[in-house]
Amino acid sequence: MLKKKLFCFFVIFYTITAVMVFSNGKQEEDKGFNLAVVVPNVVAGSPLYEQMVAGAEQAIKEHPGSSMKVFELGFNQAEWGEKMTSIVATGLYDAVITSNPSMPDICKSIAEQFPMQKFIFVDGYIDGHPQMASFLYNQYEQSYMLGHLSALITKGDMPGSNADLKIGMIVAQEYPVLNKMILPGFKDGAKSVDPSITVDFRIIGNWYDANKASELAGSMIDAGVDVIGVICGGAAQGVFEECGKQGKYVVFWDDVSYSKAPGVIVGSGALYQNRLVYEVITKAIENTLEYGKGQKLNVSDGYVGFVTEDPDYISTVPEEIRIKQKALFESIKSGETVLQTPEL
Ligand code: RBF
Repeated sequence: MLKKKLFCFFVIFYTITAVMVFSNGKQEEDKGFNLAVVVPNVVAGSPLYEQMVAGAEQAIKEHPGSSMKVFELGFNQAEWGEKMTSIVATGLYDAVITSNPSMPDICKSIAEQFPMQKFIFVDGYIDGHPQMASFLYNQYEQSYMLGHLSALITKGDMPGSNADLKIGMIVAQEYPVLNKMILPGFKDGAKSVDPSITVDFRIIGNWYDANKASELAGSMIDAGVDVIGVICGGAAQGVFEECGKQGKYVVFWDDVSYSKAPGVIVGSGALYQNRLVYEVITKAIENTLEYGKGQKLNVSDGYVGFVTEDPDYISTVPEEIRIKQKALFESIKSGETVLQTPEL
């Protein structure tokens, strides 16, 4: 009797164990890759965030069974760490991808609390952290090209160009990449055309206030500025409108932007974040992404550019200026011109 009971017990025990092992294995097999796409601030109006979402969507679409969810952290930066923690704490995501230079620092303490969580940063830099892969664009090169173009325009004879050798820059906030790479690149690019050109630099204080952006643009124009570089997310709309009204010009970072304000946007830098994110997420899904490494991407790598072949650019900017601008871009791309990129 006892033998029979023991036999039954072992049969049931092994059956349950086998079912558990089998179903676990099955679960592993069925479980596709889950990605959290985390957007600091909001997607709309910020080309790098729009591109990150689009690139991730494409990679996910090509891998049936994988999925992604987009989170917007909103404009209150004091809440970003807490919100990111609650996304990671769900344990649902094989990787979190996010974009902007402040995110690696914010995620370091979260990574300590969740040692299995992988993080991917684009437009941000961290090297040597085993849970993290990062990709930093050469913002000095992008900004140098835009400064160079702004200088050619302020010195040139386009209808809105005045006699003052003043260009300007409106930003949402200061941050190390801006202070060490973007602003110096913009200034150095301009001064490579004419050392006497000055840059009027203004800060809005947030990434959404289009009215304040428009006021700042107005006061810069009053002070003699005729070309303004703009990095302020959705607030840029205010600068486009003010410059449009007053017949002045804008240069823009990150994406093909001429059509956002034809005739006003006279130069568009480009970061190929869409392609980068597509490639990186594809590797993450296929388990070939190398974590623990930070990579720097330059014009010569094909991830930073200046958009020359655009109908609005061609119809707005005189050929003489476009030829000089293209020559600079090609020369940086080929390695003939090597810009000394400052360290972060
Ligand atoms: N760029 C945007 O276009 N939109 C944003 O909402 C935005 N938010 C940012 C927040 C922080 C804290 C930092 C450091 C940068 C942000 N950027 C944003 C700038 C972006 O990372 C990049 O430097 C510029 O777009 C120039 O390529």
